[in-house]
Amino acid sequence: MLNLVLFGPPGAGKGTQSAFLVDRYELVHLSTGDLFRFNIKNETELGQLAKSYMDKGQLVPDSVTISMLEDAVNKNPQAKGFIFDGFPRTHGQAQALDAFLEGRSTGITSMVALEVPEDELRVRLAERAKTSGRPDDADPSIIQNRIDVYNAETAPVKDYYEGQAKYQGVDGVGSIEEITDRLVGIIDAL
Ligand code: B4P
Repeated sequence: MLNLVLFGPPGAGKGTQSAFLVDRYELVHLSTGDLFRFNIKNETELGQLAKSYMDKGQLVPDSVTISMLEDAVNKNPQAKGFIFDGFPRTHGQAQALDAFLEGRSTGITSMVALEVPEDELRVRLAERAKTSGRPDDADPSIIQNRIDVYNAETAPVKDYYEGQAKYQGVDGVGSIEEITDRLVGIIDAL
């Protein structure tokens, strides 16, 4: 199986690039952000809980996020592999994902990280706010909180995968097509 963690700060382009990669490699795309937004739209209990964190730019608690992700994997028994987009975002999530995949006799092939400077992230998210309808994009102080939470809690997850020699950084600045080409170059060489 080809199991990729697509990593990067908020607005790095994880969702944008996943759309191309799932087609090319015939993978199942699992975005925890999308799963939460689906639950919010359908007014589920999980959605209500997630919304209370997401609207402030905070992470949804690990316990909820991990079980939601595992359920989503279990719903795709025929998958040739997965793109995990926006997961893991904490050390605890990374450990839980490894244990879960090991139980299925598979594992993470690589973490591929989109590297984008903070100024560029702020510009992209402010631009997306014009059309996304996402409350967490609409307010610069919430965008800043998401970036701060990323730096404090999520960026260290890189060390976890570096420790397993699975981390690959990619320059995430350029046209969407240029960045896709860089990702394909890395993934084809795995
Ligand atoms: P996500 O849905 O993962 O949102 P994101 O990080 O903002 O998005 P992404 O990086 O995918 O950006 P996109 O491609 O759209 O998370 C939302 C929230 O959910 C989190 O804040 C958290 O509260 C919660 N959550 C999710 N997962 C969690 C977890 N594991 N644990 C706990 N909580 C969790 O790109 C952004 C914009 O840039 C787009 O408008 C795009 O058009 C543009 N863009 C992309 N590439 C570009 C390029 N090359 N040049 C110019 N613009 C570009």
